Amino acid sequence: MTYETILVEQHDAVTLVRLNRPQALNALNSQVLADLIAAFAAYDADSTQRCLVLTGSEKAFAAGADIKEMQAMGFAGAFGDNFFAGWERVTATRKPWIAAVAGFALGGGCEVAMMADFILAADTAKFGQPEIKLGVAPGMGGSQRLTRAIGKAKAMEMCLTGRMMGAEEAERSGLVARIVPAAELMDEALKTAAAIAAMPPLAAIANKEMVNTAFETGLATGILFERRLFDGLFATEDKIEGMTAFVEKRAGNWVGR
Ligand code: CO8
Repeated sequence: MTYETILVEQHDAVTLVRLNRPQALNALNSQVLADLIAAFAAYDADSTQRCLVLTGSEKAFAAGADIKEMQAMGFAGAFGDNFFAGWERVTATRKPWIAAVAGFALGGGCEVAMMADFILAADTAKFGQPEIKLGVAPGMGGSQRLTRAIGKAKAMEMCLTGRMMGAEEAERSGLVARIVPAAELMDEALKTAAAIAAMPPLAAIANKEMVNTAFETGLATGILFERRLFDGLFATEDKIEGMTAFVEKRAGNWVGR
């Protein structure tokens, strides 16, 4: 499969997707969305691939939705064509994926990073929702995911002022899982993804769905959802293998059933 705006590599069981529009700081236009939808669908469908890393360049993960593409768009284009709904096909990815962010993650760039299961940030990362300065607002889930991730006070300040948040503040606020020195970001992201890829695949999907349910619903619903999925995992061969391997003091051999 060839793509126009992204580069895709496989590192054993890890798919690495790199946004590749350096001339526009990886601004997210319709072609990027189409390429990402195809790449994420291919990843989800490929049973040899167990974790995905989405990254950008050293300077920019992505500097937002493409302002030049949106400049001429009116209400009918945004609402009528449901312009940003395609991103829901990216968030529908069932298998785990990580955003590895260096440099700018602004507007839609911050929103795409927040779609990931978690964010690993270089110490150079800068997050922001500056859409207000363009007369608009986040449109790819940012007002909701940012508020859930860092709370109302900081999310409101970020959205109303458009200011950028550095990596340290982002980690302190719960937006990113971990900060690593910029030069080590890719090694660390691939290492972390490889560790996830080595886990039993059905349990990985179940764990992801449980944490997302905590993020998206109330406590009682989430606990019931967790219990049902937990019970379901007891019907898998990997559960028998995992517990037998523990008792026999050896590593598990996962079959994904
Ligand atoms: N869209 C299009 N092109 C961009 C974007 C962008 N978001 N960001 C940067 N570029 C382009 C620049 O125009 C420039 O191109 P050119 O060389 O042809 O002039 C090139 O990338 C390099 O950028 P700069 O020269 O500006 O680089 P600097 O290092 O000086 O500045 C910044 C870097 C601070 C990141 C600056 O580029 C910037 O402020 N970019 C815009 C950030 C922004 O406002 N992002 C939010 C976009 S809106 C959005 O994401 C909303 C999503 C939901 C909308 C819903 C509507 C339906």
